[in-house]
Amino acid sequence: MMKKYLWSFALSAIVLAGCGKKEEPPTPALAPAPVATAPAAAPVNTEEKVLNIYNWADYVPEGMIATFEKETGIKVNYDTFETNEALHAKLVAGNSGYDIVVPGSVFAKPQIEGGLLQPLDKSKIPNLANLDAPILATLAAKTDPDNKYLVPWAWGFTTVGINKTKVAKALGAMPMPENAWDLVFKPEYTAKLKSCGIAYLDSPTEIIPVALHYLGKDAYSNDPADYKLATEMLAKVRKDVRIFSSTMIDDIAGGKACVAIGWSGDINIAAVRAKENQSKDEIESMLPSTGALIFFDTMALTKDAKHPNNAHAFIDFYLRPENAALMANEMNYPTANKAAMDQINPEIAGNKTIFVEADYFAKMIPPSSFSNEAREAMANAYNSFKKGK
Ligand code: SPD
Repeated sequence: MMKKYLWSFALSAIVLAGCGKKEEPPTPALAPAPVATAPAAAPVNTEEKVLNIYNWADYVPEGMIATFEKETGIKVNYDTFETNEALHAKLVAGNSGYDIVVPGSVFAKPQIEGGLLQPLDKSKIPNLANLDAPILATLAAKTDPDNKYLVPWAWGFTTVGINKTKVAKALGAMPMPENAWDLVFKPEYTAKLKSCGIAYLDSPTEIIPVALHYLGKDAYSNDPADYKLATEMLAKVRKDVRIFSSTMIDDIAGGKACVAIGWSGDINIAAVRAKENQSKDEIESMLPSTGALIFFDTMALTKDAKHPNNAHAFIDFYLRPENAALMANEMNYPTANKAAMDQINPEIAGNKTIFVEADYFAKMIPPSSFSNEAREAMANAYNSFKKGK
């Protein structure tokens, strides 16, 4: 059991080290509530029986929403998005109609600071106690002081995914590089791999940070001069990039791309899907020698959520160990739910590209955030890179 949890403690230590703070014990707010002397009557939920959720695509296990609906009688309208930018634009526009949204922590911080989210009522989420305290401490230190707004849905990392079979064929006599990032950023490799398809995630805040990391810069630099450096480097491989993808799982599994900048779990889902489609090709989520970029995706209530009670009920439902385990088992992303660890299938728990080993964590880059101005400069730099062929 100790070994299983090593990843989360290692993660926390690294992330906290990155922001110059020592790991702290769970905040008092997360401690179990004192036992009441007399049972209080449960407040009646008078909200209409509706809940509107906006989450990343391919992130919820089959049947989970239906189970919640059956159990509570609450009708869930579940929509999906592909990028943090898409979600952010909806929140900034206001009146999104959504109760629960699932921003990456890089965007959640400015959303909290910009008043786009509302604090949680923790008394309505007893299953918060199931969460891994070091991960909550990490989120508190970097993004959400006192864990007031955010509850982890899952986490993972941005990395390189390959179709091993096709990449080996396209490279021919050229050996695989030691650093997998070379496959997507170094012209010697991209010139060969363009024949079987190179795909990048279609999002400035996904591509510029990994390009900066490859250049040895701070992946979360807020300096536009660094974005210029990143796009100068990217311009050299632009002609070799086939797809700017918002359907990465299908693009890899369906053979449109043999190498991609994508998210760890989605690459693993593509590997499973390719097998289901009887493909003999082996798809792999890589662990680049210089590290990959960690992300946390977090549930939050919009500032104008019309169904906050239903939203709290769903968050508590998701935090049941069996539901968090179902997410990890089906979606190939690690959960921050410590109580779920015993229910993770051995092949998922033992997959080092899902539950990464402690020594690889030492190389990974913890998430930070960007100012609104920096994001705008990054989007401009990215869009001109994308247009220039
Ligand atoms: N299929 C779910 C993908 C979730 C990816 N979230 C990534 C946020 C990274 N910045």
